[in-house]
Amino acid sequence: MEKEHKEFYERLEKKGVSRRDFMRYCTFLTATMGLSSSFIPGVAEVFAAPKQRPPVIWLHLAECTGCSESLLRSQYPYVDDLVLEVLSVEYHETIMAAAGHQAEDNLHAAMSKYAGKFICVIEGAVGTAFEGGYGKVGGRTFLEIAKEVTSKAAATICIGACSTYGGIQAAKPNPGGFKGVGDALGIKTVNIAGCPPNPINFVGTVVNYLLLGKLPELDDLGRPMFAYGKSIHDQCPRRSHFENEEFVETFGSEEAALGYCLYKVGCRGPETYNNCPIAKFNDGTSWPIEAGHPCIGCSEPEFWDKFTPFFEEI
Ligand code: FSX
Ligand code: SF4
Ligand code: F3S
Repeated sequence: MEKEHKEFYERLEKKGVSRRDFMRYCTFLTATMGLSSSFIPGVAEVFAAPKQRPPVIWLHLAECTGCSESLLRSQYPYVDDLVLEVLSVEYHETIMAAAGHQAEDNLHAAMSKYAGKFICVIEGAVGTAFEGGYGKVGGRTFLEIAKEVTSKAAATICIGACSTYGGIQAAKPNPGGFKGVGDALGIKTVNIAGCPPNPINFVGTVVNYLLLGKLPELDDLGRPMFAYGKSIHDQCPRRSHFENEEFVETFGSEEAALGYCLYKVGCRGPETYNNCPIAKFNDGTSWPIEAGHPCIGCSEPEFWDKFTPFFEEI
């Protein structure tokens, strides 16, 4: 164990990440997961000396790959490695070296080798009209692929607005009949919602599984409570302006510069559940409302149709 730890910290140091930086990340992750600080050493241990590395099959269906981008190009230079170290990613179209028939072979080999044991992670929506004809990989529809892979998985984690509830693919007129994975297949999924979701909410879900041996508690839309238990509005630093009826009416105005509430320029914070105000993006740099942009409801079902036209009070 000691040797494993030493090697882990040496690897981090080579990347210019001190033990202190790493512990800072673990502290932040533990708090985001809603666990007390007594869990911090355990969380660090999940990364430093993983007891198990669950096999993962990661599918890309109808989406923009922003979810993988936000996870793997995270501002923390080492989070990509942390994720790849605690998970044994057997198939992932964006990062694997294999292509064409070899990629297909890898998928099938991983599915049979780890049948009933692997975690299926899905980015992207599933087309259901025309027998799924609106999206194919290797000559098979997203619908066929998703059905086959999820039926052999121990659990399915949907990452992003598209795979959770359909996202932009499901926006009107939606000729391909795109739906979120759970809806399209009639299965239960863990939904890490958002377009893109905050990477910490995916990492927190995986670490919860590795540390406590179970998936986190979910809300009735399949979203982990630790991340999606409160509305943006209830955590928003502009909330006192809302209560005082101090609103931004136009972008670039004095009220905007004063950081007034964005409700009248279309903020959907009151009906959107996510932890953006606390977790923030890009190493805790900022998040939409802090940057002066209204929340557009990206982590809710029926994002887009329910929340458009954007920038208008509805
Ligand atoms: Fe959707 Fe993810 Fe938005 Fe894009 O894969 S959640 S369009 S950021 O990339 O699925
Ligand atoms: Fe609520 Fe949005 Fe106003 Fe924040 S900016 S207080 S989330 S309406
Ligand atoms: Fe999405 Fe609103 Fe957060 S648009 S990123 S849930 S502030």
